[in-house]
Amino acid sequence: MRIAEARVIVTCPGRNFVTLKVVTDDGVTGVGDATLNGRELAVAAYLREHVVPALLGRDPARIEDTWQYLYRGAYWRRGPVTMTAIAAVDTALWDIKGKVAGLPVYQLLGGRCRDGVTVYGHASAATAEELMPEIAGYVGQGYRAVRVQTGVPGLSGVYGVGKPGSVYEPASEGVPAEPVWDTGRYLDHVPRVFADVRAEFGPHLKLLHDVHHRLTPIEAARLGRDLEPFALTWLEDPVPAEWQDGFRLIRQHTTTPLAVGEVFTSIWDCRELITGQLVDYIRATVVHAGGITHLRRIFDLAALHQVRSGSHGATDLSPICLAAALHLDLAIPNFGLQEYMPHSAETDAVFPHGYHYEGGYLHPAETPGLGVDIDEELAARYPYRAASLPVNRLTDGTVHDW
Ligand code: GCO
Ligand code: MG
Repeated sequence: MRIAEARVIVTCPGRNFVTLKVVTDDGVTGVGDATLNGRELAVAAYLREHVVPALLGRDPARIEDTWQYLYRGAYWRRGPVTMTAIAAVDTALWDIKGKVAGLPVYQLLGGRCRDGVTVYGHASAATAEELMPEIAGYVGQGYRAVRVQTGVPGLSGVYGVGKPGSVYEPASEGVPAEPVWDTGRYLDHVPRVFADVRAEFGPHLKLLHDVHHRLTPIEAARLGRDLEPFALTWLEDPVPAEWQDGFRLIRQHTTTPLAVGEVFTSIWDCRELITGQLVDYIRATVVHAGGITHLRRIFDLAALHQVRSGSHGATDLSPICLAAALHLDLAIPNFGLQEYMPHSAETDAVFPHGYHYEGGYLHPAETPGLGVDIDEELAARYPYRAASLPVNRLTDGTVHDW
């Protein structure tokens, strides 16, 4: 069996997605997500111009060899564009292998380690009062874990706070929006919100919070300490993710568990954090961290150090990435939680899939491969529309981390 064709499909069913579809000479197809939010066309060009020509004629069964060929062979290693492109190829080849074997991908990875994949939902609202019914809504649907984000009094909008009742969307059309951020107001407000949430929902609901890289290590240490009475499951991205020493300082001050990794693209980004046990959850994901093959390697390293998985799963990762993540989540021993934000109906229609939510768990499809596809005719009806993530500024106009 040989790779006969590989198509790069860019579509915007409400938001942009890039997909690689690999076709073999006997007609088996496999799909991989290649979406890099706000930089989609860079990955599409990397794939079309540099990767697809080299794939044609290769044996699709050689997943590891193809990974090494694309990673080591390019000489220019790592980075989000490269690793997203490699991930797309890797994911598509696992899909093909599953279809050829007649097995869902999690079976090829060693089989299930659990009955279902525990997911966390996203409760967010502009005010603390509006937040409570949002959280109650998730509890009512059976969620065991909820990420809680709120607006901050005095700030007109805060990244990560969606509009209740609508599909979460982190990018906006055109050039980046420039919201204003104030660390002092945030640090004052968040512990009060969690005090109310814990009082309302009791001790057993798992609560998470995403700082989105906006603090310095000592500010994050203070927040972690202030949140200790409310027993968070994790505090996410407390400082910019590349500042690994920052985690050491936070750790010296608080027992609030830490999570990081949605912007990591390789095992080299997380190595010290994992081996030094500076974090509790590693949030790298299939599409940005080199596919199933490489993410498995990261999770295996994490398992040695009692660090658990917590893969990124926002709406800007396509249903193909979510499907792939679920197969891996089911098969690794050190699974923690999976982020889950349902996609829009338009997106779900473009990416027909067999995974489903039930009582706090997601379950991958039991069909061979990943159990997800792209409807190319429908995808063609939604042309690309330029959209960007925001740029964060302080009240005096300084560009800030986010
Ligand atoms: C999360 C996030 C997202 C990301 C977004 C970037 O889901 O935890 O932080 O909102 O910022 O996916 O593209
Ligand atoms: Mg996050």
